[in-house]
Amino acid sequence: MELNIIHVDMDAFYAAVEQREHPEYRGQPVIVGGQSKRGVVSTASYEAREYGIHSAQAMAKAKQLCPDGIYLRPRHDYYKQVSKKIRAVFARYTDLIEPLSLDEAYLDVSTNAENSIKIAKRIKRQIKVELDLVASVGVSYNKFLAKLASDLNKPDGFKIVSPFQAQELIWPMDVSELWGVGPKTEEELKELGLERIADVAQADRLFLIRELGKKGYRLHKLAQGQDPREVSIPGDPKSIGNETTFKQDIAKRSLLQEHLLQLSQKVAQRLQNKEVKGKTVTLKLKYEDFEVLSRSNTIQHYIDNGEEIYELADRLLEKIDLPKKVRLIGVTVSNLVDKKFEQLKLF
Ligand code: TTP
Ligand code: MG
Repeated sequence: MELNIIHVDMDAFYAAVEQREHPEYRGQPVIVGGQSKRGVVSTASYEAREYGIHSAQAMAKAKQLCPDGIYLRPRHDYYKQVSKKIRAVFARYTDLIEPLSLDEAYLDVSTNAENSIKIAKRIKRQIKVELDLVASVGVSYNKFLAKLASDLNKPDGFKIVSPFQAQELIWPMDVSELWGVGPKTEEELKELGLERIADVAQADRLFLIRELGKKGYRLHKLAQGQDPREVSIPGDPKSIGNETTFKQDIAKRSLLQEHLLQLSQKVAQRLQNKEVKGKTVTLKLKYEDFEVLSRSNTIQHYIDNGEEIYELADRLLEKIDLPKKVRLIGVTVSNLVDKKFEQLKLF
């Protein structure tokens, strides 16, 4: 569990950009948002937040709270340009960037040999020096904790959460601090008598699953400081796969092979469309009793054609006994690389 995940979230982003553009607004309550009668606040500078102004509040209400504030219309195109420059800073340290909005992103720096904390500090400093904006930064070993960390000492925050500190930090917190817990789930949890994250962590896992389904399982893990979500580049899949559930369960191997060939060709087509190749092939079977089995093979070179995918998948299938009928078969190619980089990666 290494500290490889960084979460960056800009402070009062739209308002901070406006304060940068207009030095006379610095230190002043700046409120950015719709100026019509029914307008709402997009964001407010920290000076304005002292008056009780916040995002999504009615603009009319904000004006009551702070009549002398500086009220501005948002300039989305400009914020987008600034956002690009922020992302360019991230890109100096990793390709694995997952933006969540214009002012927020996860970074996975595990492929960078430099120490993650040093990288995080440098990102924060470079955003300040080069762009004259303040970022709050969290560093941890997963997404949930990195995001929590960046929020903890806002504004101008910098917080590291190590595996050893996680429990002490999160257990006293309200369940609403768990990732993915909105007002509805918060209410559900509290009705079950679970108020703090510690309560969820210490609850019986099967009880949580019974009450909340899959989400119960996820929340139990999160409450223990575990989050399996990976940082993923949008539009850049980690794997491409297809599967079919048969109309009637199949016992005959040759029939499975027929399906496998078709699936392999489908997967190949999708790889080619995305202009990627992969070197890991995974075969998945589900038996009639819903038992799932999966087998993988990684080879030395990258492939994207149906025959090769099929050949590898079939070799995996050969090694599997068929004591029961099969309900579903699937094939997935992972360990993907952009076709353009394939040659580079080989050497
Ligand atoms: P946030 O990161 O939620 O807020 P913020 O950056 O203004 O303040 P901080 O992170 O320091 O708490 O959102 C980023 C930008 O997104 C924000 O500057 C304006 C915009 N936004 C809206 O337009 N409407 C909203 O309801 C929210 C929450 C944000
Ligand atoms: Mg922000």
